[in-house]
Amino acid sequence: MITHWIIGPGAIGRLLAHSLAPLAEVVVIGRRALPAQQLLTTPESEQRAQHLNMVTLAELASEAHEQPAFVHITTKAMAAEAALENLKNVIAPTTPLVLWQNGFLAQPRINQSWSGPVLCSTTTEGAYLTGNDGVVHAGHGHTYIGDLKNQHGALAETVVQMLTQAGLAATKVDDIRNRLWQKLAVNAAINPLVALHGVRNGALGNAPYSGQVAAVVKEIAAIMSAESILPPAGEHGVDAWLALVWQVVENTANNKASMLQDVEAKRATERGAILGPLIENAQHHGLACEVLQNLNGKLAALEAGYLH
Ligand code: KPL
Repeated sequence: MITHWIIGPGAIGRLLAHSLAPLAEVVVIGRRALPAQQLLTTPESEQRAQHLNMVTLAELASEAHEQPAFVHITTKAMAAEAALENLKNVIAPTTPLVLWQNGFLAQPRINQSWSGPVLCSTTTEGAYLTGNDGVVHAGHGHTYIGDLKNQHGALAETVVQMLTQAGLAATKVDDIRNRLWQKLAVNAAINPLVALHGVRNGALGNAPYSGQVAAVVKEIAAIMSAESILPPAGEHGVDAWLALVWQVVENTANNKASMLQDVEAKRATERGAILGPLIENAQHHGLACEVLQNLNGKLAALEAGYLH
């Protein structure tokens, strides 16, 4: 049996652990101790209790462990590099990584610094935690796996087959960079506005928010064009990006977006991984990004009010 290490016992990390555990050795690594007896509620409302090997970083450093075949990093975007740093003395430098972060910050950085293969994923699996011992798989989604330089297609295919066997639909792709940016573009249009206004996604369709969505998408579309990233439907221009954003707003109208959940729970948001790369690219290409900077500044001020 091959061994998967999953660092970051959040909703996606635990969903992955529950799914892979019947097929492989799974070790779930976190900063604090969590119960080994874990409960998964499936999208069909079935409950599955499973004993998972949950270890803390401290335990990992002090005990001998079999080397993992794959390390999945499932932390929030801004914690991914630190998570890997914590493992550097414990795993072989050739260990394949699978990154599950939002945005486009951790992926290029880790891709550059890690000597082993680095796969990236983007997923629409829906999951949320219900405490220290429970995760709800709220809805089936799809996971795309690839690497930024298209050098590890066979490895990506291996991961895809393992995920598929584990019940998580997945496809190997050779355009993961585009897909990560497309998801980032949609996230940047929705997440900061709903987090700042404290509204569910559907509210963005109404005044005064709809005009703010159009203003942010205008800047995003210009940056995407400079980076040669097209919307998934393949059409060009701001209208195509706007149509995509409105489609996601409609499909997720009742959602409390992840950034709003972070703000409500007084956690750091993923603004650095979502707005950061857009602002950096706009500056690099000499493009306007006042709207994006303004959103970033307001989120930074909001976070400063509760993060110590
Ligand atoms: O992915 C999302 C998130 O919540 O982070 C969106 C697309 C905004 C849907 O809620």
